[in-house]
Amino acid sequence: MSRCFTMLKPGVVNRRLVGEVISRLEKKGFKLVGLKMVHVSKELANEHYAEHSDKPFFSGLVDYITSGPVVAMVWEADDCVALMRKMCGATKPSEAVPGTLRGDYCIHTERNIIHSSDSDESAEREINLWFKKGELYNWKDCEDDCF
Ligand code: 3AN
Repeated sequence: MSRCFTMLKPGVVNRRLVGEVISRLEKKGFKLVGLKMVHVSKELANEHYAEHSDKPFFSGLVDYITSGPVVAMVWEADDCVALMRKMCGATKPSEAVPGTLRGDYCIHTERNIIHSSDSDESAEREINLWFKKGELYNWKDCEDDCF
C-alpha cells in the first residue's frame, strides 16, 4: 500500500462537483484516509507549488488556488500515485482522455480541477505539508479482498 495527496481545486467546490469526484475515486477502490476543506494561504500555496515558482503561470496558479476553499485528501492504494495520476488524466484537458477526471470535467489547464502527487517522494512531502499526523486515519478495510 502507498499513499497519494490529492486536492480538489476551488472550481470543483464552486461547481458542486466535490461529491461526484470523490465518489469516482471511492468507486475505483481508493481508501480515503484523510479529508479536509482548506482555504489555502499564499504561504501554503507557494510552498506546495514551489517547483513551479519560475514558471509564467505560477502567480495565476497561486491566485486561483487561494481564491476559495479546496478539498485536500489523502488516499491509499497499491501503487497509489500511478493509479491516481491515471484517474486524473493529462495536465492539459485537451490531452486528457475522456473517462479521466480532467478528460470529463474541465477545458482549461489553469482550472484542471485536481492536483495529485507525481511521485512517492512528492506524496510524502505534500502529505506532511497539508496534514498533521492526527488528521490521518488508518481504518480497517473490510473490502481488502474485493479489489
Ligand atoms: P500536474 O498537476 O498534472 O502534475 P504540473 O505539476 O505540471 O501538472 O502543473 C501544476 C499545475 O499548474 C497544473 N495542475 C495546472 O493547474 C498548472 N499548469 C501546468 N502547466 C500549465 C500551463 N502551461 N499553463 C497554465 N497552467 C499550468
